[in-house]
Amino acid sequence: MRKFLLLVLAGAIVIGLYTYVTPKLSQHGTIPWLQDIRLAISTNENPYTNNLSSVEQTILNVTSNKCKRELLLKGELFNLSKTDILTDLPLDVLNSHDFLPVKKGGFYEPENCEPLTRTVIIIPYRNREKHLKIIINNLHRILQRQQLKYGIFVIELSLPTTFNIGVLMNMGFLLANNISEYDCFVFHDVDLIPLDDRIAYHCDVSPKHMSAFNTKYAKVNIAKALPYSAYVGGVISLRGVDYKKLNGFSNAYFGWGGTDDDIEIRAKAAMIPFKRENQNIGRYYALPHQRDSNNTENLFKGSLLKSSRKRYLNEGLNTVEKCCKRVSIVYRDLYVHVTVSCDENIVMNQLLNL
Ligand code: UDH
Ligand code: MN
Repeated sequence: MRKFLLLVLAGAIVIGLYTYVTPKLSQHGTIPWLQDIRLAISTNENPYTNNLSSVEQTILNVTSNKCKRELLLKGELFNLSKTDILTDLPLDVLNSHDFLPVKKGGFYEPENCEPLTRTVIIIPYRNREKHLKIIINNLHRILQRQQLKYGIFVIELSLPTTFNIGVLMNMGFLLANNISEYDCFVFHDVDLIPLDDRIAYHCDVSPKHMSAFNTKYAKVNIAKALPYSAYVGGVISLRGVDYKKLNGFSNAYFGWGGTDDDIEIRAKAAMIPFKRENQNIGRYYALPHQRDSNNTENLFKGSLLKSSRKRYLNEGLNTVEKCCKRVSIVYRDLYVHVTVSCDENIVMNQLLNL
């Protein structure tokens, strides 16, 4: 009798678990990410005339030697497959079959037309070589199809300093401006892979949150694919003049979290709030990863965010060189690799003296 009761109990537990877990699996666990993304692309009506940025609308209306995005001419999107997206590439190879030759340092400009814009991609980096190989390969392909003049800068923070995205972005901005003239700055996580040719890697008149649909957050909420509505993490673009108006990123956030929320507040304070790319277009595949060592969650981020508005003109782009310096610049075959060292104590003292 005892055995029978135990059996019934075990059965009930199994049935209970099954009915609890199954709907959750169909909601979250079995979403075929890439199929879903392809479907979203293919069912978009008239993708080449809808959703063009204001810059592209103007370009299409003028006849000149300006480069048009290749996709606009060809009327086709690249044929996405998971293996395409995840293809990595040895970083020490100058030329690849997947894209046209680039100059040492990863620089490219189209030959037969005047590029629409000069864009620089700035990637904050430490110890993610696998991701770097994938993003570099994918970026060259999409940027060339968009017929842009571009450069790719990977900015690494030397150890042992706790990771700090803001200082790397600011140092990258200053360096890129020293090396060439760029109109448009794209600040790009190393682990977000663009999935749609229509994601324009040039700047609008407002700062733009480009990674509007992030597969990492789509796992939790497929409709929004963002953690909260004010989120601007991942990939953003803005004109150099606007970056200066915001005084760049804050240097104050060591460890994980806060930097992107801070720049969102800066943009509102400077009256140039972020706009968001259309979610059918601004689609990014998030390469899975764990939290990195030397990048634990920043426990001060909440209180720092509260004073962001008051602080933003006094610390950021205009103070980064007081706490950070360039250690090296290497023109690698496919990108410029910059290493920066920063002193956390100087940043903290600066904050106390504001
Ligand atoms: N980054 C590095 N190296 C580091 C830390 C950050 O390269 O050690 C760069 C990289 O470009 C990355 C970006 O900073 O894409 C943003 O950092 P992140 O990818 O750690 O941020 P995300 O919000 O990660 O994606 C959240 C932590 C994930 C924990 C998941 C546990 N399941
Ligand atoms: Mn990440």
